Amino acid sequence: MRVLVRDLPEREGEEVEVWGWLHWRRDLGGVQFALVRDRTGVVQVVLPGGGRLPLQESVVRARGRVVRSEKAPGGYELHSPGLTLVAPAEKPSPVEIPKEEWRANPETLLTYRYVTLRGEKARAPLKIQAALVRGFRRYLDEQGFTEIFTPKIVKAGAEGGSNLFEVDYFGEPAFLAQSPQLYKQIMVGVYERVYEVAPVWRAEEHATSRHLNEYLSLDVEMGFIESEEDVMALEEELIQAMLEEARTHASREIELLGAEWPKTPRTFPRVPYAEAKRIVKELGVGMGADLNDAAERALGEYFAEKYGTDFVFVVDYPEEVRPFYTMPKEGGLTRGYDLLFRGLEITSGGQRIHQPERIVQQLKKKKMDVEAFRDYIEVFRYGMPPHGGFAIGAERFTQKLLGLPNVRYARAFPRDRHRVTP
Ligand code: AMO
Repeated sequence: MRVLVRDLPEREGEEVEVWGWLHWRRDLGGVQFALVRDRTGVVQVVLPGGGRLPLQESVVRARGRVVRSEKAPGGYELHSPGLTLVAPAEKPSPVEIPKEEWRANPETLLTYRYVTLRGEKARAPLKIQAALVRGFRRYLDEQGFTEIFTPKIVKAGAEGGSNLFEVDYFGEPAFLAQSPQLYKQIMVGVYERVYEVAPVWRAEEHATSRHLNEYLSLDVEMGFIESEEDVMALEEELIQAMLEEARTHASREIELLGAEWPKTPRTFPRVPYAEAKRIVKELGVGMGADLNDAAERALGEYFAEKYGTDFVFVVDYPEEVRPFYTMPKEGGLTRGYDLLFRGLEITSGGQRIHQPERIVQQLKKKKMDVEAFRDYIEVFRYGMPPHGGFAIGAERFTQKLLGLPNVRYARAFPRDRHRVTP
């Protein structure tokens, strides 16, 4: 009967079978050692010498007795007369899976991702991310949100700029969605509270450790709010719920990566944009008109040290640096905000405009094509409540939570400027 590696300690002295991959092997002549990996961990198998061990990554079954052993990883090993080969690996793995470390050449790790992902450290971030996303869904379901699924081939980009991928839609130009922004707002008119978990595309030519051309956007939108403050309050609780889900259901992976758990006060500080710029300047960090990544990093460190928090909201952004749909407020400012996590923007959000004429006015102000947004504006002529929402970049959240050197390791098959395979 198959027993998972995780459950071996409960089976001490029993005869069991472990199914998995031959993670590592060593032949000492008189005795052989193998490590077998399944979805829950790795176990050492002690075998009599003489037999030929298959190549690493072969699929095997190991039948044997569970023995307590201080030297074995995990404290237990299997004493087995021999491995049964289920499916052989035909060639050696391009990298040593057990030795896989973040220090290995990233290009090699990504080129052979279909097999390097099997490494315990390589697969851990995706397992943790799955738990974060489950926490996201669970919390929002409890709060009366409805999950939606919006089109990913669209006629106009909500976020502006030139970073749209064009697709040939039966001879007509269309685009890959940059964000479900306009559709999630439309759906507020249907369900009041909605969320979506889906990929989006950005044709940015950046080659940085925090940009992907395809990423998982965790989108939220809610109606009947008083201001962006309601949206931020929801996000604070949501983040706590996501972290809790990961901590309870992916604790092994979190430990494996040695992730330092974030400092999360019940309410995250709100720093007005102008004030943030002043702090950055005082810290002596150079930046242009907008907060750049060096500025965000400096702010993150400042708030961690001074206020013991890894999360900071930057609020009161000026109109020039926010999208057209953002609700303006007095003094040329808006009700848009960003959330920084350990010095990286992981969320943009805010209150949106719900009056059609005001939307047209903002589109014109930004010199955007009003005609392209006609259908979107129409919905606001049929009664839309004050509303707002936000999007969390799942990979950036995972990256910062686990201290990954590159956002690419938080996506199974990252798409970047030079990579569309595997
Ligand atoms: P924005 O464009 O700021 O806002 O994106 C929201 C969040 O998505 C993540 N993100 C990215 N992650 C990886 N690679 C990229 N190239 C990339 N670009 C963005 C970030 C970012 O904070 N519609 C609004 C959201 C809203 O207001 O609801 C939007 O898309 O974590």
